[in-house]
Amino acid sequence: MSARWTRRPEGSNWGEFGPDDQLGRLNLLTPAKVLQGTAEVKEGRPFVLSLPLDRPGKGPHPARHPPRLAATIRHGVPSYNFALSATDPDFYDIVSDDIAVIHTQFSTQWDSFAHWGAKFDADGDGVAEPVYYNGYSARQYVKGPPKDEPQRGYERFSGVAAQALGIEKMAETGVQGRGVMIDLRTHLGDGRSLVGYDDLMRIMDKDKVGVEPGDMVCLHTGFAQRILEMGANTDVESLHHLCAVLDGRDANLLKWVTDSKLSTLIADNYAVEAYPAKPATGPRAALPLHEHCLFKLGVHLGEIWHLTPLAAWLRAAGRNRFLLTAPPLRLPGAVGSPATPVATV
Ligand code: UVW
Repeated sequence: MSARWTRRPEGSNWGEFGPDDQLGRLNLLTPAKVLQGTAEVKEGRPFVLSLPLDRPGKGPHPARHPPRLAATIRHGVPSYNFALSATDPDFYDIVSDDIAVIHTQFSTQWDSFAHWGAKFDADGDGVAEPVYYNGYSARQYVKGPPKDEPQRGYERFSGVAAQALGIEKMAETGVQGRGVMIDLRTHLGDGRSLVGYDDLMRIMDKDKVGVEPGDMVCLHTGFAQRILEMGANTDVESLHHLCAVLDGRDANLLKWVTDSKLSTLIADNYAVEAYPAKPATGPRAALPLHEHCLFKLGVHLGEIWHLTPLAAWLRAAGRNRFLLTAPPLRLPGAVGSPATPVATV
């Protein structure tokens, strides 16, 4: 029991890393884990695991859009190729400055723990309230914007930000450790398949993949590669039928996430798990793997990473482990973040 909650969700680890913990399983990225990662660097070869952040050209999520860039305004004019001779005629420099409007979860991204919570009676008063990982209450720590925010436009944002569990907490750790690749694509192809515990174990067995506590697990499905191949004109409808996704409704799979003590779970697909999830009835999470990882266990999810070149290289080399360095933006209060992760082999 902590000051923040008197009841914790079944299957959660709230409190395991302390009553005020905001890092979850990132606590397992210890110095020993980083050394296990660096021990995997044999060739000195880096792989960038991000898509260009304007890919997909259009996404399946109706509220997420590609980045927009604009020039800052300097002396009333756009500061692109701005001649500093405007401030001193003897200056011959030219300068460009820009602004980016980025939907933080549009392309290659991390989800923070403030991205996915639940209505749950954490304070034991008999009424479910909105709450996030380790009992951080939405009302206190993840306050939303005024209801008229959508009408205000970007220029008049209210500065809404998570007061706890924001993505900067993740960034402050450096997010470095040993990555482990599970190559689903080689075994399942590019058609949509729902991967449960049994399938995952069969594939890991075949490829002799072992996951140890603190490992950062990457699932290669081929989805981001297919996005790249579509170019700017993404065929959004076809994305729903492509590549492997985890079956978030498989209780054994969720138990494996708990028992393996993996530190982060990453995929090159859209939401790691099937979205929408398999139909079910009764009170339930829409995305059960999101609930299990972000809400119950404190496991960050990485999505739409570009894993295909790394997975191909590892397979050719007969390897599945590597050093992974993957901080999000150190952007205080953001609930998600683009990332430019680097694997080194
Ligand atoms: C959704 O919001 C659907 O999930 P995510 O941001 O994790 O892709």
